[in-house]
Amino acid sequence: MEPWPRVFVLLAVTAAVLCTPLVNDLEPGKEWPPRNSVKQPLDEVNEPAKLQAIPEEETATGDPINDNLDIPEPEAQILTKTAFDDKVDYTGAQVWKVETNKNSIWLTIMRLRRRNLISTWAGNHSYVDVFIKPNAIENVTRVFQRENISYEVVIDDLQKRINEENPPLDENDIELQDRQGHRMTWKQYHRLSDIHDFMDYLAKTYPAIVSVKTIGHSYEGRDLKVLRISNGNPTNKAVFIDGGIHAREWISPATVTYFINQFAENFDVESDDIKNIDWYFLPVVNPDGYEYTHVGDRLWRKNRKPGVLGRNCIGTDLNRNFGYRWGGKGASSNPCSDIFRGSRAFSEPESRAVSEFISSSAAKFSAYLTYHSYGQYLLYPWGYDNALPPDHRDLDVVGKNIAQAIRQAGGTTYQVGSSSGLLYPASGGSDDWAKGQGIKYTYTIELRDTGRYGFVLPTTQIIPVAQESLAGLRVLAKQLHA
Ligand code: 0X9
Ligand code: ZN
Repeated sequence: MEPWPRVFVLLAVTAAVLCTPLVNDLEPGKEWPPRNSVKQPLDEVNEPAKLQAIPEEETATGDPINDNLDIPEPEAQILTKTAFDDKVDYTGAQVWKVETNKNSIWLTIMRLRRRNLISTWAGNHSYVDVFIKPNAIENVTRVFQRENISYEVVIDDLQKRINEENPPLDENDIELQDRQGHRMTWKQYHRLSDIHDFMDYLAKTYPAIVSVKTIGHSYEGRDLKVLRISNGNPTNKAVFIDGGIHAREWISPATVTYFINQFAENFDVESDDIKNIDWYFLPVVNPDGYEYTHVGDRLWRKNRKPGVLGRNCIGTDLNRNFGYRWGGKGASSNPCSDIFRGSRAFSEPESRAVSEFISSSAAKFSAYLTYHSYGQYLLYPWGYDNALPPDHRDLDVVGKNIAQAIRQAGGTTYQVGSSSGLLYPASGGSDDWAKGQGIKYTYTIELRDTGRYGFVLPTTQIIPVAQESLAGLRVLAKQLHA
């Protein structure tokens, strides 16, 4: 969670958004026809204008700024590739949880970030997790001491955590893989080919209810695969669930594939609430980034399309590239930034494919859930700024019911609120776009944890996270039948 947009923002917004009511006339296993969309305006409520102090976002150009931090410039190449493989080595890199109870702390954080000494990972109004490269630790410590900023070292050697995160399977699990017809285990974080093969396996095994469609391709040409589970009931509502928009958030595709497995393998004994919904799952929106986190840089966030010509930086933050209020707060025009918004709305093949699929689908989507990590938040729109949609109370009530179910199932506490209010304004998110399309129950779900492991969540947590998340999903399914 990187973005901390500009200082003192005054809000007062009116917008027209589009919705598309339709009939779902699909039968299981049949081709999914596009629809002729009937767009209708939906008024957004104006929230009372609020003044809020939020730290400044980086410069639009990414040019260096004189910050008077009184510390030497960092070396150009800080993180090195390991000698044995070609992966980025995080030995000695740390993550600190920093209290941000004063505006001046934010300003310091922003300055350090501009100077490329730190990056911000997750946070809300009262704390931020800060990632620090090894050769910046001394300088950052000095600045924090001088400015009396309190912090706690939560990860003292990131590479150690990465090495321990995804251990090999034991013999029993390998045997199980051979027997079950696909390689997914939820005891490991799997490569994209395992995920895609698993989806194809389910479509082949359960053709009456499961079908798979490639809705487009990533920049590097990988499939964007959507799996649909449906009993073909024409009155069904539809739900779209995606994961893996951000490459490094491995728990997200793991959780989404767990849902798929549960529904497909146990469809006959599932509740009517689950059976009478048309489910659409896209577990890996950003397959190039996901593969890159396995072979190149575990902490890569964006997709892998080069930025602009003449600059070396790669990748657009797909969650800043969607076309609802694109280019506003909390998104960067600097291709080197981790929250680069892209050259224009839907400039990226991955975000374009998602939006084209949803907006041209015959399905009537009543819910859009996008799984991310980390922080344990259930977030509803708007994300672009401190405004709320007209039905925000419905979103809040259902969000709180989902959070309650998660807590009962797994003892994990999720905070519920609008993403701009609870976290920070960030424009170009897929959730805002989906809400703008008229999809009522739109949530971004930030899975476990709250920072102890962050993105590098051990595999022993996959099943607990997925199970409690499934309990939450059941509440949503019930709500759709209310
Ligand atoms: O900043 C994001 O894209 C999401 N957090 S993450 O740490 N997974 O990167 C939150 C997105 C919330 N939604 C919008 N701001 N629209
Ligand atoms: Zn994310």
